Amino acid sequence: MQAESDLHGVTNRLFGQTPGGEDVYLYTLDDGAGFTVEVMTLGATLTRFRVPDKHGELRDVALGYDSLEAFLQGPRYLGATVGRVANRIANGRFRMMGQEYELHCNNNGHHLHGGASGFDQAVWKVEDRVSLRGPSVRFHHISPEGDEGYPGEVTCSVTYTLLPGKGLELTYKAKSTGVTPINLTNHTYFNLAGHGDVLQHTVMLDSDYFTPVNTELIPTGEVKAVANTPMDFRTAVRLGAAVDANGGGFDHNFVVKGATRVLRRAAVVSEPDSGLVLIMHTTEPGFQFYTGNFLDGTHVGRNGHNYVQYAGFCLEAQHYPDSPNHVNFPTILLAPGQEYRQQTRYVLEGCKLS
Ligand code: FUC
Repeated sequence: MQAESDLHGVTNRLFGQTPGGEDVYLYTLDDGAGFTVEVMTLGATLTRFRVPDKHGELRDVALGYDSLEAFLQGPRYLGATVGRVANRIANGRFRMMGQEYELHCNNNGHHLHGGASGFDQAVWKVEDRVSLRGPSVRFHHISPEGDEGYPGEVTCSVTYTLLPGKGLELTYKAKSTGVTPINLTNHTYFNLAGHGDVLQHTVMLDSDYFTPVNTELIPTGEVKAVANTPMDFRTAVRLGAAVDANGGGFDHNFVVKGATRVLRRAAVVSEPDSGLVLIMHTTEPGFQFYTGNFLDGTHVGRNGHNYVQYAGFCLEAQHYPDSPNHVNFPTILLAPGQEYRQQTRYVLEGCKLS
């Protein structure tokens, strides 16, 4: 007899245990038309995203591993849900309502991606759910008051929904018992060819502006026009050419055109060999376009492929980095009684569906 969970395209199995002895489960979402997504409870992480290419051959378009052990040893944040505040907070400090807060600094004296034990390190709880829109799973996490130095207890969820033959939708919600900054994102490294570097991909970003950074990747506070800079992706550019023009990879926050809180297109990336096109839509004011600059080839990923520099690109939909220290950036403060919401869709086109 078919398990009940199979009926709505969701199955799960034990994936392994954390070094602390906590069980980690892997959920598979299958749309029956060739798209499969795997997500694990450690970090509410996307571990696999498989779609048919233009010939109907399956390609793994997200970097990942087949075992929990490999995830634990590999580069951090691969596919993970990142929080309480994604990206950097300068010197791990911010002032709010006359009080100074100090966060754990885990990156060159700055706070990065929620600190030493961010949301990517937590084992999230799962709630079974049936969605009419497609196979879906919702993860829950409670971040206690004082977590990494943040005020307020935050209760949050992220729901992955596989939209049949279309793509993946991520919906985030959060509430807090005290005023706190919050900025959640997903850190999937995409590679539409499946492996190798992503320099043959072409990239178009719906951004007229970006937020320049200093040598430590901390925003200067300026919101600058992309025109006449290597950040100009308003018409599609081959990534390799853009990296050459920039003198290295990208690790920058781009401002998405149009009204925030409304789902709108932010990026279109295509790859000639697979014929696949990834289109990101988001409600967020910006996204970090990161080209895997720090991947160094020491980790062997799925199907035996090395994760070398530029082996994947991330489109981390989020608020601007270091927002608590820049009054001209859209606020990321969440107060008791309010609800934080974020939605991002990764749509795949060019697939030959079965
Ligand atoms: C991205 C980058 C960072 C860092 C991290 C692993 O979010 O902005 O520089 O390398 O990923």
